[in-house]
Amino acid sequence: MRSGPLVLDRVALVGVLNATPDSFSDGGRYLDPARAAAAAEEMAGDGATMLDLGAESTRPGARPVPAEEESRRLLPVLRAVRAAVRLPISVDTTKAVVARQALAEGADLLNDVSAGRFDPAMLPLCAERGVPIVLMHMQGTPVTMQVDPRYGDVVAEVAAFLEERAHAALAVGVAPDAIVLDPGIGFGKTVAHNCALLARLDLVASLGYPVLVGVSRKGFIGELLGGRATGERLHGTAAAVALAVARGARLVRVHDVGAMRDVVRVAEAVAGA
Ligand code: HH2
Repeated sequence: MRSGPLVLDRVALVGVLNATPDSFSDGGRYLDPARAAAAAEEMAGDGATMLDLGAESTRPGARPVPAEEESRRLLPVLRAVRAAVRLPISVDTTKAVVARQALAEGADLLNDVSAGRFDPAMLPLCAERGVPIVLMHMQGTPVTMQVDPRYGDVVAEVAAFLEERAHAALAVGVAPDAIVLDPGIGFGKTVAHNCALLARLDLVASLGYPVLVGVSRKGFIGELLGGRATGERLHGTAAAVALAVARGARLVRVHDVGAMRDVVRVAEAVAGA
């Protein structure tokens, strides 16, 4: 990254900040740049390795946001967060035009939940600018993905998809050490699919790229706990984060940075023993 290499000898804590009115977990909270900057400072103090800023919700059923609207939400928040903390900042977007503006405003890497499929200019932009990118698996689109997700072998299919997307990135000139893979927990998956992916995350890790996992407060945790509300999923999130780390996750995308720092430090010590 422009700020130097992100060394993953320890598991990285990626703090989530959504500049959206409608995110399932923190919608409406960080549309205001000053509030977002204060939250970023708190996450930095809690031990975040980097931050992930998004301005388009990808929760199940969410409608796409036009690029102008996404930029209008994102850029003031990004400027405020950039001025507030020195941590690397990734931007969660599928649109190259938004990504290009974000890189000009000091973003360090990109997080594309479509793995470069929604906008063909995304991977070439990463190659041109020499920035890392997270390539995530999703079945369908946010509007339809939870309607009736189906797989033959979810773990093998997700791993094959991610390998193909990594090759697509390499083919346009993205550097091998600028690629992060993500199984896309909750993106076109049932509870059983999500559990299988976490249980066999080692297969995704064996592709040879660092793996990022986003389980924080997600719906499958609520379902496993009998319909638990979003704000009541901290301990369920901790279990999923610990197991993801044990199976090879090198980055975890979380809302509760301070709590998950403790979970990660203990899980990685046990996993590495
Ligand atoms: N999950 C969400 C959004 N972006 N990016 C990656 N790489 N991996 C994930 O698992 C992931 C992601 C959904 O969570 P959140 O940002 O909290 O909600 P919303 O999409 O409603 O903004």
